[in-house]
Amino acid sequence: MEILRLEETESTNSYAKEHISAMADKTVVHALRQTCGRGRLNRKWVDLGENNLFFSIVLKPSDVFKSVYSNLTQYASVILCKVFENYGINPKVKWPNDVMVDGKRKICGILCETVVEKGSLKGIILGIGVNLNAKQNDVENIPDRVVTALNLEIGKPVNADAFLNEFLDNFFENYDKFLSEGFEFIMNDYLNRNCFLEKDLKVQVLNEIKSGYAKNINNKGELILQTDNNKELILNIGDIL
Ligand code: BT5
Repeated sequence: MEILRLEETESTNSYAKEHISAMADKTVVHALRQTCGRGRLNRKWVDLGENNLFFSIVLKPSDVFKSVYSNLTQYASVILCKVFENYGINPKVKWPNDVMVDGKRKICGILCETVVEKGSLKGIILGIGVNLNAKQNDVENIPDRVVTALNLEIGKPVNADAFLNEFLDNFFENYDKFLSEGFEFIMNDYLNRNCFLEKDLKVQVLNEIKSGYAKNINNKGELILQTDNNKELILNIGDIL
């Protein structure tokens, strides 16, 4: 693993995408400041100032896409939870990969992008933003979400490098095993930290809203929703509303 350190960039995911051909497998692009951070579906990721984390892991596991790569965000969400637990908080995962404190305050975000050229997979970019040190006023100004940061939860500043190193050590420790075994490798860890099962949910899937009872997660990490007419919907993408 190699870490490429940048003072400032628009978006570590965009930087990684632009330079992907020159990057080795397991290169981490880490920026101290991010001026145009991106979330999913063209949403913005706000830089909350000094000592927050913005990084993207470039992965080149093979040149064909395998279904387990879709579970990488869930793998990352479990590792993030474990690192947060070492700081004394117990966030939960909202399917598929949102990490929430008390099930409602967003503390980090994951954006996974794949780069495909002429039918061949050039790489996967797993971008992660973690709020480690923020002011209460600033988190309150973020639109559409209730947001928090680790320092606000534990009442003291957090060393961003220490958090990053701990995350990367954990991430790569079992990465190869996860790729060969798939979602089942993290299933128990994921289920033990969930905050969405056994509840009635509305899930936005592209332009549609699906409603139902969150019955379970299957061995591919998909959400099984039981609808009013007793049918089962199996979702592999979506946003719980
Ligand atoms: C995400 O999108 O949660 C994925 C965010 C990934 C950010 C990282 S930073 C490093 C790398 N480089 C990038 O350019 N991106 C990645 P989504 O689920 O779409 O959530 C976006 C929504 O979260 C926004 O519409 C806001 O409501 C909220 N938000 C924005 N900034 C936030 C922040 N700092 N903390 C918590 N929530 C935020």
